[in-house]
Amino acid sequence: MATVVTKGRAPAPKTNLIGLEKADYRGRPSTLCAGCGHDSISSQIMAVAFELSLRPSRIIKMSGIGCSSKSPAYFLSRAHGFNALHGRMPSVTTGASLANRGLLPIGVSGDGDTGSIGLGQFKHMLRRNVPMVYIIENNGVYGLTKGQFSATADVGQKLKYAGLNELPPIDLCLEALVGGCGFIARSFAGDAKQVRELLKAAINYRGTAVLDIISPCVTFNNAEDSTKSYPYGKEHEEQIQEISFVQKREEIRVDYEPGTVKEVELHDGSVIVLHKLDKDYDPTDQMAAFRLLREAEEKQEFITGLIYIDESRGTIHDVEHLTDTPLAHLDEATLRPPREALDKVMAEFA
Ligand SMILES: Cc1ncc(C[n+]2csc(CCOP(=O)(O)OP(=O)(O)O)c2C)c(N)n1
Ligand code: SF4
Ligand SMILES: [Mg+2]
Repeated sequence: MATVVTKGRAPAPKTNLIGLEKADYRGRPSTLCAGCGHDSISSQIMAVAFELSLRPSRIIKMSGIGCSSKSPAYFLSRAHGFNALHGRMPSVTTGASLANRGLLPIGVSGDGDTGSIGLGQFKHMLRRNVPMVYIIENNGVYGLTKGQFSATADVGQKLKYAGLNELPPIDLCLEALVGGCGFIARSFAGDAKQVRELLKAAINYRGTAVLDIISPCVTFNNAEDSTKSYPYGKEHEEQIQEISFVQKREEIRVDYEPGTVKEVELHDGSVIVLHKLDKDYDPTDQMAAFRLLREAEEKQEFITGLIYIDESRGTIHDVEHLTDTPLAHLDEATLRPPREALDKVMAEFA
C-alpha cells in the first residue's frame, strides 16, 4: 500500500497590530557598498516600523544628497518620500510638516549633508522644533563623492585619497544641544539593539529628535584609527545607559533594583527606561549633557545613548497656533476667510 505523505502547512507569516508583515516594510534592494553602515540603519528602521505597527502611508521619508540620503529608497516602499537638494532636507520637511501635521517625517541625512552644506538649515529646524526623526548617518566623509573629509572628520586624520585633515571636527550632538533640541542621542550602526530602542523613542517624541549614528563607510573611512570605523566603534563604544522603550499599551513591569533605573515618560504615555551603567547620568539635565559631550570630545571617548531629553518646548505647530486638523485636510470654506473677515482686516489699515 502506498504511503501518503502529508506536508505540514508553512506557518502563516507574523503580522503586526495593523495586519502587516515584515515584508510590507521593505524597500528596494540596496545599491550601497556591501557592509556600509547605512544599510544596517535601514534594517533597524524597517524592524522598528513593523514592531511599532506604523502605518507606512503616515510616514514621509525625507533626505538630502549622499549615500545616506539615497537610503530611504531601501526601506518602507509603501511610505511617501522626497529626496531634496543637498543640505536642504530640513526646510522641505518643515514645509511638509506645516502642510500636514498628521504625517511622521523620518529624515535621513549624512554628516556632509547636515554638518557641511546643511548646517544652517539644521540649526533653524532645531530652532523651530519641527516634529520629526532626524537621523544623521555619520561616517566622517563624503561617501558619494569618493571620500573627501566632511565637517565631522577627525583632526589630523590621513586618508589615502583625501590627504591630511587639518580642521577640527564639528560635534553634531553639541550643535543640536546649543540649538535647543529636546531629544539628542548618539549611537553606532554596529549596535543594532541600541539603534532600535533609540529609534522607537525618537518616533514617539514630540518635536525634533536627533539621532547621530556613527555609520562606517567601509570603502573610504574604515581604518582602525578612524573614530568613524567599525573596528574603532566595536573597541571603544561606551554606553552611557542601557536603554529600552515601552509603548503605552504595553504593561510596564517594575522589577528593577531601586536606584538602577530612570524612567522618562513621553507625552503619549510611552516610557523610555534607562538602566544605569557605570556613569550616574541624568539625560534631563542640559548642563550635564554639555559636560558629557565636551568631556567625551576632550578625552576622545565614543559615548552612545540618550544624551538629552526635554519635552517642555512647544513644536512649530504649537508656536504657530495651527489647528489640530492637518491644513491639507481643511475644506475650502475653512481655509478661505469670508469676505467680511477680509474687509475687517482691510479696514484696520485704512
Ligand atoms: C549643491 C551641491 N553641492 C555638492 C554636491 C556634491 N555632493 C553630493 S553628495 C555630497 C556629500 C555627501 O556626504 P554625506 O552627506 O556625508 O553623505 P555620505 O555619502 O557620506 O553618506 C556632495 C558634496 C551636490 N550634490 N550638490
Ligand atoms: S561609499 Fe561609503 S557611504 Fe557610500 S555606499 Fe559605499 S560604504 Fe557606504
Ligand atoms: Mg558622510
